[in-house]
Amino acid sequence: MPNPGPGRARPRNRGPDRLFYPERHSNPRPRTPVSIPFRTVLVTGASAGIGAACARAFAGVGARLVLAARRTDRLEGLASELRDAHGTEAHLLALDVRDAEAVAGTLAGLPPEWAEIDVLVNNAGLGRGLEKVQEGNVADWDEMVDTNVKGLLYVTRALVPGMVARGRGHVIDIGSVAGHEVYPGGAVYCATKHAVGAITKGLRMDLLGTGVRVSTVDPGMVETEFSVVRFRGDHARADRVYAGMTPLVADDIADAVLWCATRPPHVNIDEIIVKPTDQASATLVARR
Ligand code: NDP
Ligand code: 8X3
Repeated sequence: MPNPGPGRARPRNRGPDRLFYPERHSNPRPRTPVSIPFRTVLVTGASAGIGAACARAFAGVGARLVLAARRTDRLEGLASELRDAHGTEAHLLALDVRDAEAVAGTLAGLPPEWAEIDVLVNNAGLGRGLEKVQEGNVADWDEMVDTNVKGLLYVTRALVPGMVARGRGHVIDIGSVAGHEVYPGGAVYCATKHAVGAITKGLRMDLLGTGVRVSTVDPGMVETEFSVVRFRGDHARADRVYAGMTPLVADDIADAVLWCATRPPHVNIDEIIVKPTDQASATLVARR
């Protein structure tokens, strides 16, 4: 059944809708959470796009936030917005996830009141360029691998032992349809997202029996700063990526991330793939 939209109540006694959308039954926004098995949430790449949307979604259900990124001015603006909107407590981290020592040192040095991370959203990531491998830029490859794969591992390595010791926690990785498919010019970016998929699956096996949950949310086309970053500030080229179609927005992915985190503790959502209705595969897009 289509969502009736904000301000329009769903008809009563619609059993299946209640089952699938319990938190949206009476009022689509703000959400009324069904289960909150967490208190403190750490989001990497919280300064923009999907990471910032995840911060907003978790703040909306009362979480305390550790927000990490390189652009701390953006984090300060977001923290101030969330404090005003929800009274959210936030701890900000200036962090480049590619720097193994900085990641280990910064996360080991979290103040005691911020050290117990219940949910880690491994979101920091980027694509660079769309060159063929034989014409590729080695620095771009390094940046993608160092951020999307090694950075995600460094943060995971630093925070998961605490989750294991506490017998609870949740790692939610942001993968991509690029972790399920490969497209021309995307060999290295797709390789990094395939790696994220493999790490997510392997981590789930390694954590079996500990009570720590592991999920991946894998988006298709989401209009954020992703394409502007990929094309190094060429806004016209970035705009063409989404021309004539309706892409996802960052909140669509944050919805899925929050949904994973708000399942009861005995439920692990392994993987969610979210694409725009106008996208059937990495390369098959309906444009009008
Ligand atoms: P944005 O460019 O809007 O945001 C990327 C975020 O990652 C920023 O907050 C940026 O923060 C952070 N980041 C990048 N490099 C580093 C680094 N070295 N250290 C710390 N933080 C870093 O893109 P999205 O929100 O779209 O991307 C978020 C995730 O979603 C990425 O993993 C991306 O691969 C994935 N994704 C995106 C899709 C899309 O279509 N947009 C589709 C599928 C997956 P700062 O620069 O301040 O450090
Ligand atoms: C980012 C989106 O289309 O490059 O993962 O796979 S795409």
